[in-house]
Amino acid sequence: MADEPCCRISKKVQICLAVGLLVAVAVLAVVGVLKWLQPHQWNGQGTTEHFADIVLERCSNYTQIVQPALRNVDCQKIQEAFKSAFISKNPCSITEEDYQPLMKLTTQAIPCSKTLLWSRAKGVAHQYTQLHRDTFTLEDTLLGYLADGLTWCGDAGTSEVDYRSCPDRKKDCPNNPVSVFWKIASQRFADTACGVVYVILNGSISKTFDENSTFGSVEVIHLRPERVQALHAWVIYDVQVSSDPCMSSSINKLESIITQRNIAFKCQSCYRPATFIKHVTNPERSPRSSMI
Ligand code: DN4
Repeated sequence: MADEPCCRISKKVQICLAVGLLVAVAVLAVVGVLKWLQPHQWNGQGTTEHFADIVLERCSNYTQIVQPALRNVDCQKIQEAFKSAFISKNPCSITEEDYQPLMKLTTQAIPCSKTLLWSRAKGVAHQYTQLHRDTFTLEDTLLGYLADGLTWCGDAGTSEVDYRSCPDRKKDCPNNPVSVFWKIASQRFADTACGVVYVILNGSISKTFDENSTFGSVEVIHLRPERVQALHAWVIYDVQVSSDPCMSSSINKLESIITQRNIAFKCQSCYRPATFIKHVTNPERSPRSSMI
């Protein structure tokens, strides 16, 4: 008899525990389902707002104003092909084939000796092509112009673009929509280059030539010796250096890769981007007038 109150309390506790456990399991299940329903959170920036509209607008601007020779290009089709490359697809399993329809719709002939590559020197390269409108970086071609500075990705489970996040190439996966796009675009840009090809490199950093960059790992390898007679490197630096950046081990490495591929190599260094641009605007006084 003396045990009875104790037993009653123990039953109550048991019931409380059981109910508590049930509630906890239910809460966990709801959280799990909600998490499962939510799209993946990647480490990179999400799709640029109004991505599709921007692509269409850039395409119209490029084909009507920047390069009217391409006025017959169908921008609606280009926008569709661009979206189809990544919409409703796992953003970590994008392939080069996904971009083939877009590639076909954006073929463009670049005159020989008018291709400008760059690595860690995008701003200077673009300033240069703004002054020399007959010279093209990849971003001055229709394909590069459409995508320059944008981010995009989708998701296998939906036909929507993901505005919240997209995979980062280092933290998430290399075969994401943006990285695969630039790889294949850079590959074609180098593959079709001819004559003398120019590259602007950054002489202020130790890896002036980086074998792991897109220039080093894609473009250099795709320059074709039967079409390209020489690669001229323009090394721009804005820190005090003890020796000519063209003599650095990094540039020696580039020279050896290029010459082994039977393409001639020349290097010229220039102190400060502003000096380089000044020489460009006064070509008669420019040391580069003999190069380009
Ligand atoms: P960079 O200045 O090192 O990088 C330019 C862009 O490419 C950055 O967004 C890099 O991302 C990304 N990138 C660098 N290395 C790789 C790689 N191994 N795989 C995928 N993405 C990479 O210069 P770069 O030498 O890598 O690329 C510049 C050359 O490639 C130019 O000649 C262009 O024709 C072409 N390109 C242009 C763009 C662009 O306009 C992008 C990629 C390639 P992160 O290192 O900041 O993460 O945006």
